[in-house]
Amino acid sequence: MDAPERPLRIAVVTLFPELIESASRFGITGRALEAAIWRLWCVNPREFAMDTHRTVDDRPYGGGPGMVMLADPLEQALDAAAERIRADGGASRPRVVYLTPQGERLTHERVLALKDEGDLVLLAGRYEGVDERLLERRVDLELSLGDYVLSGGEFPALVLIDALVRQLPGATNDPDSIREESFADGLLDCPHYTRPEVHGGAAVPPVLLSGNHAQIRRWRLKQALGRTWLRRPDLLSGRRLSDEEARLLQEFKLESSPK
Ligand code: 9D3
Repeated sequence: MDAPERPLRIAVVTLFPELIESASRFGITGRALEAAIWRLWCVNPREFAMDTHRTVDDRPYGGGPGMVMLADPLEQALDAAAERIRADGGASRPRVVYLTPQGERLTHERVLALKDEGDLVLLAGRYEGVDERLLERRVDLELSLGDYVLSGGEFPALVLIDALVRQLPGATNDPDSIREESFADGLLDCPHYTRPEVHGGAAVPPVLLSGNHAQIRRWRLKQALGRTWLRRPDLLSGRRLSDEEARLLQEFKLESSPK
């Protein structure tokens, strides 16, 4: 596999660099890393904590529970992260993304937009949060995965990396599989089956064994529309259905309602 002319460069500022580095080595992101489709650096703000205890957090002004990450070690770590990207021939001022529950929701559209903006520095926080002055000075974009509580920004950073890297040319062997994926065309996936033909007394839908590819395509589209209608109706309300799609969904509804 050829290395691309310009790899995507990502530097992550994190107290747990091994977590980012080890998880990135698996699967599609790992293969793409070996193929130099993207490059990864991790910078630990603890390297820039100059006191004997390597302190990276302190108690919040005004009191309250938890600890706040110190601005100084983070600022130096962010500078070092940007410098790694620059020294590699990347962006001279890479965008800085902070993963935080206060951020905008990560969506497929944001993933595609970010990919096109190039090299990135990701900031993963721990503890209660990060000194607001550091965020104001250095962060371009704040992103959240959703409304549930995690222990820090490392897993969200890994999610963002995985979503971004799989969009890079050459990262997956099958560009079609990306285009046809659930959220790419706004529908949930149809059900999938493989051998054996009967499992636990349940047979594979006969149409999939028929060899009639036009019928198989219609069945899959109908299942995708039906499941989206049942499980994620919000995805259908913002979408204009073609005549064929409207007809297939109507069929699905008639077949699924009790007689
Ligand atoms: C229990 C602590 N919370 C008090 C109301 C605040 C809080 C602080 C830090 C909650 C979570 C975190 C750590 N989370 C992240 O860094 C994070 C996150 C998340 O928790 N959920 C969804 N997306 C993200 S992106 C980063």
